[in-house]
Amino acid sequence: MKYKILFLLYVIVLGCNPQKAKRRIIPVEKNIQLEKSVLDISVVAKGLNVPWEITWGPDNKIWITEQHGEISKLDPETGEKHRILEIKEVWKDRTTGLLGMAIHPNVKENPYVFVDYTVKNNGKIFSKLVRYTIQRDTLIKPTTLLIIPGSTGHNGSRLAISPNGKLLWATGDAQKGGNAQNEKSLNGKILRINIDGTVPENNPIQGSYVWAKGFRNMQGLVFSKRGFLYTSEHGDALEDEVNLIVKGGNYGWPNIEGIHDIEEEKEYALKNNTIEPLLSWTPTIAPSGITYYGHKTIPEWENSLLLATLKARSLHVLKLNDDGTKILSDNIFLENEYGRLRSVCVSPEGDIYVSTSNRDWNPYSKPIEADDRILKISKAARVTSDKVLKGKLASENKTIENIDQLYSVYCGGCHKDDGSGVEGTFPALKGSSLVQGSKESLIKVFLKGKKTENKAEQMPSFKFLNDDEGAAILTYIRKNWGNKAEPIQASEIKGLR
Ligand code: HEC
Ligand SMILES: [Ca+2]
Ligand SMILES: [Ca+2]
Repeated sequence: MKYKILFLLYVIVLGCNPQKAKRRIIPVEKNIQLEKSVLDISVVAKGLNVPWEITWGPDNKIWITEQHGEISKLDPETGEKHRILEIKEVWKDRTTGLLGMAIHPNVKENPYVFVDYTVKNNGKIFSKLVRYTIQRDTLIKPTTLLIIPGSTGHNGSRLAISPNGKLLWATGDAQKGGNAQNEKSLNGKILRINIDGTVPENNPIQGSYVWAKGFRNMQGLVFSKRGFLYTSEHGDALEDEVNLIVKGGNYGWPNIEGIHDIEEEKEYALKNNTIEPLLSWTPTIAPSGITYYGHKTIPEWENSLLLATLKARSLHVLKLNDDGTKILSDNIFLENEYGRLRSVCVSPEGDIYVSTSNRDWNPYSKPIEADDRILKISKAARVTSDKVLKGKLASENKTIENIDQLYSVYCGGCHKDDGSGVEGTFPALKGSSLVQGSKESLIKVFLKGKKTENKAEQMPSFKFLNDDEGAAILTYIRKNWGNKAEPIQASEIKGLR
């Protein structure tokens, strides 16, 4: 009898042994064909709610922040996910919430995880940088390292640990462009911080966290293998950027957007010694998470930056030159395949993971039930799916052949392709009386932009488009989606410039 019970216990314990959890066979959904390599795309997680940061952990799990305030871990082998922390004080609204996260690369000596998130106290908004200590499967001892002013938008932000163990924080301008050039403000900056929250001795200005200045709203931050720091940044209407960050550098905002191409910018650049981006995009793509790919696993992508984009709904592979100071080519993958892409990380084996962001405040279309997802992109022996995707050079994407696309790339990101806008944020152009009313008022909104006080978002100026492009777009919005109004001629735009 006694032995029987012991035997039973033995069976139960073995049966529950987590080590024996079955590896799930994750089906390949699509393939990517590169010059030589074939890649598999599979979905390793479903049903997430805006995974803002995904990062590879020391336990070979993918650590995830979700915007509403949860941190969880995903086992990419089994697809099992479990929550390790919920941060109750997170204030999520539109772009705010639990955002960046970085794990110390040497957790044996420094068992720390750093996160930043938005809080709202007595009607005031702040961004908070907090350090947690890893204790087995939980995070304990939250220690606030820094609190800076926040806003309803432009809070950045990403975190990264430098090769010599400093914490870097890419902050947003908190919707006040002036912050970015003001060295007293910690907004619109790259901050460099000791892991105990003190100011490192060799920062450019003694006693200040500021490492570099002149940024609008950074959404990507990564160190390459050789220790170079790269960012991705949302520009205003015209230009999005990827930058290589140097100590004490000035990156131009709000006086300069993107490359130094207009007279005022050139003048300002000369006087202030500002640094141009490695690459800028017009029309904008809403660049988000960025990571460095240094593996030989996918040789075509070795020594590249991988950049997830929201508005353009794609993964850009930015090939670097050998010394990491130039981008040689910009190839686009996954375009329109999985919707908005927000974060990207790489495993030690060189597998790539990308998270979608179709449940965020500015969805391109209705999310599907599986959203949000985490995709795995890995080297394969051969094509095994029915759908084989190819990349294309970004330059091929800039030829705008038809008016649908012209409207979509410049206006659709905010007002949506069907003109329905986003309630409370971006007005619908469909049925708008301003769109169908006086030509002059409409052209003025187009050329000068429009801002209503106390509104988080504004309509940017599109005077950089030429008269023909403007006339085509404005005529399109006056005649589409049931709107009915006279077309607008290029000469009418010219007359109001
Ligand atoms: C970055 C987001 C964004 C983009 C891109 C954008 N808009 Fe807007 N637009 C707005 C916002 C926000 C408003 C509301 C401004 C306000 O009233 O304060 C607006 C307002 C308008 C209005 C006034 C509508 C009304 O009924 O009051 C028109 C017309 C318009 N936009 C046309 C366009 C066109 C045409 C394009 C593309 C060339 C475009 N917008 C691109 C954000 C955007
Ligand atoms: Ca810049
Ligand atoms: Ca410029």
